[in-house]
Amino acid sequence: MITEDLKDFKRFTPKTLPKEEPLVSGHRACQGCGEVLALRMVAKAIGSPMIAVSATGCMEIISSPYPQTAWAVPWIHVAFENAAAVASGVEAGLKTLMAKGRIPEKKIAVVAFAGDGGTADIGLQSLSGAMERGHDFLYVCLDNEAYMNTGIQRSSATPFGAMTTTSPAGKITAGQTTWKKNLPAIMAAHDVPYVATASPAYYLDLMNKAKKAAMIKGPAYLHVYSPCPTGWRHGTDLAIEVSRLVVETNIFPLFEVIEGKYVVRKNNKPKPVEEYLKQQRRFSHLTPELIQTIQTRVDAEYARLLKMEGMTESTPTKTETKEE
Ligand SMILES: Cc1ncc(C[n+]2csc(CCOP(=O)(O)OP(=O)(O)O)c2C)c(N)n1
Repeated sequence: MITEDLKDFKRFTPKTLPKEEPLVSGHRACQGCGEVLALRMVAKAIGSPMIAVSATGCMEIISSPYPQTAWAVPWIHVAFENAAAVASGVEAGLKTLMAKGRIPEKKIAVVAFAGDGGTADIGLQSLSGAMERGHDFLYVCLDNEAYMNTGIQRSSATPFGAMTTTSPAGKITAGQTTWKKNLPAIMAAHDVPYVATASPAYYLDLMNKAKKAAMIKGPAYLHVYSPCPTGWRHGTDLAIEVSRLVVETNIFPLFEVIEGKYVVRKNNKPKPVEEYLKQQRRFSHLTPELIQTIQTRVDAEYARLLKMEGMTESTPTKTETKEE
């Protein structure tokens, strides 16, 4: 039971943030990158002992230009498609070493990091397998809504209407023509103990979720919204503002699924989606009609999320997300 796993869980406050930095300065992320900020928060919240498994993607590229590294914890770079499979192997190996008495029995957080391309598209089957087998690990999807490090190509997590190099806006199409794949729902359908969404603008909420997810026995999934000024074409000073607006508009609601029960951070007075869209040039071609189409979809999705919460009869526990 989660309550047992979290009996020693202490919520971070601004005064009790950990000093340890598993991801140190000197990496080579773009100016204003929201993804590396989110990654740092997750790593800091979890701390040592941790083994990080990184799929190919922006965060791997910027943190490990040979012979240097920005990682101060054990870290493995794996292929684009198999972060969850490698994390499964690391976890199984640790279990065996502990069973043989070769290393002391204690919880070592095994954390896989991947982008939305590595998660929603090419790594989905290895992720599904690891979740289904019940490995004790945390999978963190750092969602910058496209294949960024290879030149801003669309993924199945790119939002409707967004312009990328492979979903251009022009006479025939107005950017991405499909709706964003709902990864948290796919993960929740695996009946794992813990699934959550987080945004770096709500840093305490994000760090508390990361800590909880790492402490829980069994598979956990954290979906982290990760602004990309380079690909989204917004100001390099706007990552946090964009991360806040995406939640305030209900485009990216914050919620947890704790042992199948949805707990949603409520926002009954959402801002219009236009406020979020207008800050990013990837959406600059959208007509009022398309913005209305997005608004209708966002309202329907949020209503569906609240319905899920009602259907799963969520009972707030002391681990529940509070206003942070
Ligand atoms: C099998 C395979 N196909 C394609 C690539 C090239 N590739 C490396 S990273 C990447 C995009 C990664 O996108 P995402 O997972 O969204 O992470 P981001 O770079 O946006 O952080 C691609 C296409 C690869 N390394 N391996």
